[in-house]
Amino acid sequence: GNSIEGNSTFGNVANAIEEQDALDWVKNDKRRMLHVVYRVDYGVDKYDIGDGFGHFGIAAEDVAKTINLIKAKGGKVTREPGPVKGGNTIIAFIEDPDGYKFEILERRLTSEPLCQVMLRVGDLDRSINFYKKAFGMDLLRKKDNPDYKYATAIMGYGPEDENAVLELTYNYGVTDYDKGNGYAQVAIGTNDVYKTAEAIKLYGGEIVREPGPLPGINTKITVCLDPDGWKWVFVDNVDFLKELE
Ligand code: GSH
Repeated sequence: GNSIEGNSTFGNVANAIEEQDALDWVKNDKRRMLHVVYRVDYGVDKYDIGDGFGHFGIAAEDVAKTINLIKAKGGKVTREPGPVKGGNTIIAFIEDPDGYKFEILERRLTSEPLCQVMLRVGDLDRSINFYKKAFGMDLLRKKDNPDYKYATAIMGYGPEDENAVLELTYNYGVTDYDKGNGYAQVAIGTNDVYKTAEAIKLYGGEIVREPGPLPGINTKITVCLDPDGWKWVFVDNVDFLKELE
């Protein structure tokens, strides 16, 4: 059952067996990234995007062609198509009218064109550990780029060609970022927001909204911050499907 009474679903934090239970539960929960929210509100004409939020990744079969179309429609291209520095993937960067960056990545047609969310973090191993244990994500790949003084980790719920993933970027020596006020949150579906919140607390995440139904629509959610303060919302899978009806 749910831990509505405030008892820990997974028992005493100090108990290694209970901790293993939490890990197993998180690992077997039915999770996927649902959507990303960034702010574009009525009456607000400027956001501070800060320097911590990276970009949204969009998969395209032909980046050059996509960029030409974007230019033809008056879009702002900030990095022309070409191989990524230190690699082979053809990429380009564009900015939407509010200054949010999008990386266009060349790859085979995928079921999820919105393929990544890039966030900058101050300690890559701390973040990898958190997203593995508290969120149950897999570390899909990790790459150090000493020539350009950064390292990245790609994490998610399943293979990159089928799922939107989280790209964590660590810039050598940078431990703090200004998160601005533009980024809101990324949403993840879960079968149990109560157990989700317990597991997050167990692994050092901060719960900023205790699990429970939202007034009015009754969708159960819980909201947390990762070790760098990036906000994530977990949404009950069944409630979320009802919202879409
Ligand atoms: N200092 C960079 C940042 O914080 O954005 C490190 C991350 C980075 O450089 N990422 C690659 C990139 O943007 C993409 S994985 N490359 C720029 C280019 O190839 O022009």
